[in-house]
Amino acid sequence: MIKSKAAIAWGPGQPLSIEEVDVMPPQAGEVLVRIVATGVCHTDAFTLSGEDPEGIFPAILGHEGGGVVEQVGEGVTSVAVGDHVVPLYTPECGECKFCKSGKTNLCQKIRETQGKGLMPDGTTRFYKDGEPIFHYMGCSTFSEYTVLPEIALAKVNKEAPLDEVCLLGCGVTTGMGAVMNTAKVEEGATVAVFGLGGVGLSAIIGAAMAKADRIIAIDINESKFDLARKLGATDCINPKDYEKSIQEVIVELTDGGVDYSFECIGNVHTMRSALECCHKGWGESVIIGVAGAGQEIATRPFQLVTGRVWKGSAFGGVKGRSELPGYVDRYMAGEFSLDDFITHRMPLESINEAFDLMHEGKSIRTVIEY
Ligand code: NAD
Ligand code: AHE
Ligand code: ZN
Ligand code: ZN
Repeated sequence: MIKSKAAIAWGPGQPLSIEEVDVMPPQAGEVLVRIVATGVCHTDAFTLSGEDPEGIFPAILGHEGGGVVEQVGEGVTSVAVGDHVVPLYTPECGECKFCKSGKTNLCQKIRETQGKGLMPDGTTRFYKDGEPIFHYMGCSTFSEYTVLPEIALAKVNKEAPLDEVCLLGCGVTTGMGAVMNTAKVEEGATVAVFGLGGVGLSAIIGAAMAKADRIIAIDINESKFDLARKLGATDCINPKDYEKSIQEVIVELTDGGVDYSFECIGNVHTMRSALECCHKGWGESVIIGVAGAGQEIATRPFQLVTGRVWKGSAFGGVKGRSELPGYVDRYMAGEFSLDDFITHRMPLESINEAFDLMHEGKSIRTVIEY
């Protein structure tokens, strides 16, 4: 058992509390990882708010990390002490029905226990004064030391700075992957991106890499527009500037609608707008944003009858173990930059400030450094 500094979420809506926790040794098939850095994603805030139907407390949140393998449990063969790894909330076992289907990245091997905040054997590795603390999304990167199943670790290039590529553990891969894998945006396409946080801006990078002709960026916070333009947005729109619905505005701007749209907010109303701004006959809308408990999407079925397609994407459709290392290599080769995303860096002790900055719309990503 080792001691670890961690940010504990004791209950919904409460600030995180920095405390020392006990971390149990990795069991068979598990790995102890020292987290070097972690991003703060909107989904952490979503769960902390109490809106997540799977939210469970007390827990150690965080799922956008980079770290180093400290110790391996019995039978672990694919990673070794000293390896650099990115934790995966979407693991890849390679043998479940989902992995074998070739149709999805949503490995289900450990999904049930992961959703209950537990390791695959149904127990936790975190304790505070003898009381169990739950894991989160199988990652819990808001702890200096965390335990993950071997199948939930992507081994990445040791040259890659962990305090940058941690962002590939969620937001950046999600946005780029949704464009390149889920939608498969092609050269010359017209694209709309709703929400210009870490995920939406990454979708813009993906659309620019795919050589989309027109990239329309939508946000109610205009301070995001400069970076959106720098990354490739051709038009930046604030829905509040119009009397008409944003879907009407976009349909008029684009001679009938966009080929692809991406909802990167988590708001069921903008999900509808994102679908309805798509071109009749072929436009595809991808839901990336995560909506709160009990919320539902709506549209006229006629929107789908007339050829628009509604899809969703988790972790950009990326298979973590086999494909994420390639994203890290592409980053190292200079194909895209992460500098612009890291607006703030701070120690774990200041993590509540990172949540405040996100809620105030002042950050893209804060990286917590241990
Ligand atoms: P973020 O908070 O950094 O960015 C959200 C952006 O949406 C902000 O710029 C905000 O101003 C904008 N916005 C809010 N309301 C709006 C409105 N009504 N109209 C236009 N813009 C609006 O969040 P993020 O970290 O980029 O995450 C975005 C969403 O994606 C969240 O819901 C998050 O939970 C989800 N997410 C999903 C996945 C996945 O795998 N599906 C992965 C990561 C994040
Ligand atoms: N627990 C929520 C859903 C949360 C959710 O959709 N998570 C995304 C990743 S968000 C990362 O920032 C995801 O991968 N979902 C697939 C999965 O299996 O969780 C709820 O509504 O219950
Ligand atoms: Zn995330
Ligand atoms: Zn699997």
